Order: sequence, then C-alpha cells, then structure tokens
Amino acid sequence: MKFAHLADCHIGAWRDPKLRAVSNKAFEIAIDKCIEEKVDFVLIAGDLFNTSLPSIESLKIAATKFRELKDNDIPVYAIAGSHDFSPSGKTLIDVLESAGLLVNVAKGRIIEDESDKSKSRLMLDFTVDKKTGAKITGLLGKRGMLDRIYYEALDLANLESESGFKIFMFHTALTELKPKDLEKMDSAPISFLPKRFEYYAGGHVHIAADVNMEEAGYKNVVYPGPLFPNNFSEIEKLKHGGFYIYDNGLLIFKEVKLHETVCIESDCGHKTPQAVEQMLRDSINGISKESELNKTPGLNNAIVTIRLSGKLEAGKISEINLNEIFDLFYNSGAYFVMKNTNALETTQLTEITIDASKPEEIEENLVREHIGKIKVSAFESSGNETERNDKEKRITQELLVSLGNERGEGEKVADFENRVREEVKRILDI
Ligand SMILES: [Mn+2]
Repeated sequence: MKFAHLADCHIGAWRDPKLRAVSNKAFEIAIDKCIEEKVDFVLIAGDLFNTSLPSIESLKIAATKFRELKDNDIPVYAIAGSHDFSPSGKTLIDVLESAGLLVNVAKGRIIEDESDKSKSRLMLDFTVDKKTGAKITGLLGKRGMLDRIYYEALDLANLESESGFKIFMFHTALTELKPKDLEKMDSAPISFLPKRFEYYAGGHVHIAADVNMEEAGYKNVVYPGPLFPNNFSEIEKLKHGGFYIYDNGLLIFKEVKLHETVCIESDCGHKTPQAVEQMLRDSINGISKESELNKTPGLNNAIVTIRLSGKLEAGKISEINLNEIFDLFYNSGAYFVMKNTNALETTQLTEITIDASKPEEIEENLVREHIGKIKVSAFESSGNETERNDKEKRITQELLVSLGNERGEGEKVADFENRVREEVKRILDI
C-alpha cells in the first residue's frame, strides 16, 4: 500500500501575489508528485484552503488538481480543518465531495444519552478505500481547540475493535508532538485518539514530524506541515514545505521546493542606520561571493527574509534605507524580499510591537488576558468560574471568527448582513 499525506495546503494564502503564486504552485507540484509516484490514494488532513470562502482562483486550482487525480484513479480522502469552516459550520470540502472530487471521512453519528446529555457519544464510521481495503476515519478540526468536545465524546472502543489496515485523520495539536516554540498553542493529549491504527494523519501544527509511539499504542503519528510556509517566521523555521508518502510501512518526507530560501538575521544593537545598511550590503556581497565560489544558487531566484533586532545607537528606524537595500537584493536575482523589524528599537522612543506570531495566537492571548473583565449577563448564570470563563472564551472566539468574515464572492450586502446576524444569534444562543 502506498499513499500520500498532505495537510495545511492553505491554497490562496499570502496577500502578496508573488508569494501566493508560490504557495499555490506548491499544491500543484505536490499533486503532480502524487500522480507520478502512483500512490493508491491521497489524504488531506485539513486546511485545504486558507479561508473558509476562498476565491474562485483558489477553487479552480483545487478542482483542477482533484480532477487530475480522479482521472488517474487516485481517490482523495479529506477532513475539514480550522481554516475550512465558515461560522455557519459549512465548508467547501462538502462542495468538493458533492462534485465527486473527494471524500470527507469525518462521518459519524451522535448517540444521545437522554438522561444525561454530557454522556452522549460520538460514533465515527469508516470509509473503505476500494482498491486497497484501507479503512479511513477522522475528526474535523476547529479553531482554538473548539474540537475538544468531539474528542471528549469520541467512542474509542468501536474504532479500536475494528480489524484491518486503519488510518485516523485529525486536525489538532497533540501535546506529545508539540515543538517548544509552540508551547502556548492549545493541544490535546494523544490518548484522545483511538489506539492501534496503522497511521495517524495529522494536520494543523505547521511542522514536519513523524513519531512512532507503538508501545503506547500509537504507530506512525505524522504531521507533514504546510506545503509552503505560511508566514515570515515559518519561512525562517521551515524554509520549505512538503508532504509524506507512506510506502509499505516506510515513511518518506517529500520536500516541495520552488525557491531557495535565504534568511538573514542581524543584530543592529549599537549601530547607526548607516552601519545597518552597510552590514546588509556586506551580507549581499558575502552571499554572492560564496555562491560563485561554491556554485550554489545564492540569491538567484531566492526568497529572502531580513529580520532586524536590537537597539540602534542613534537615528530612527525609518532612516535605514531599506528600499535601496531591497533593490540591491532584487538586482542580485532575488525572487522576493521581505523584512521584519518588530524587534528593532531606537533610543528615541520605544515602539509598541506585537510579536509577529500567528494572528490566531495573538487573538488567543488577548482573549485569555481579558477573560472575566467585562460583566456579561449571559455568562453569569452558568456554573462555576472555570465553566463561565470557558464559555466566555468559546463565545468570544466564535464571535471573532464570525465577525471577521468577509462578504463572500457574489454575496449581496443584505444577504451578508443577514448571515452575520443569524450566525451571531446562533453563537450567543438568542
Ligand atoms: Mn493550518
């Protein structure tokens, strides 16, 4: 049996058209490789699109590639991820499924406990791959661990007792696999997942990692990470994206590399703006010389990140002529140049900066800091303090998602307003 495991494709990501093109191309290349490798099927563990209402361009890219897989008799099994859900709970995964381009394997039933609702169980069904007989199931992912309730209600016994070659798909952070720099990210213990499956196809955490915890009952727990890094710090950390191929028990990470990545980090402490410029010019020359010497691509067609930090000796940040520096990079053949000066300070004034981590994390921190600070009658009636805080956190996060949504393509203003109103009513339970 041979299959591919992709996650966090984020089709349509990046505001800049040049980087969006790279990100979208990474998806196309990954699918081409799946066809070339003649895999039996493809798994997509959530976040296929970057937003729940992607552009027509993004939809076209996905539909075209899925069609090519279908023509090659390669089925696609998917689950929805945190970015795939519109606040009304709908996802384009369902549209693609209706069109016969993929199968959503997060299917099941809720067995209600009439006397105690909290004891209701979620029973998942398996989707059986015709060609290989592989049995695939999984759970969708929701932002801010809103999927936790599904895991808590998940009936593990029926999943574990099923025989055969089983794959579990999930879109959530597992505590045991979380890297140090994502410590603050909410996560679930691996014991939330059913044991003794052959493969656990993860998504959500943007790292490439595979672990074998067979003694604990969890073999082949895998995160492929994104197909292309999703933001500045991910480019620095990951350099490139990729996906996994499972080939008869063997795990192979397939890197998807369209451009070289050159990451420059400079400490500007005790330097003047002019000295910083000179330092950057020197690094351009250094990279160019080295690439000539070693016959490496150097800056040619590279994506360049420049991170500046430290306290300038004198002058303002704006006195560093970064436009000129950018031009020098482009003249040396760079494909795209970007900067991060969040940790750059001057002696003149301290700017307020927010760590350039993911917007979700910033949101999460702000929500956590403000919890319980405003009296809301709806929260006061229910349970103890922890329960009230949990409820407030959940409602705040759902409202943020809902109110942050833009008008859909072709959606009338009145319909959009109505939709937002209905969603907010649903969230607030009024
Ligand atoms: Mn993602």
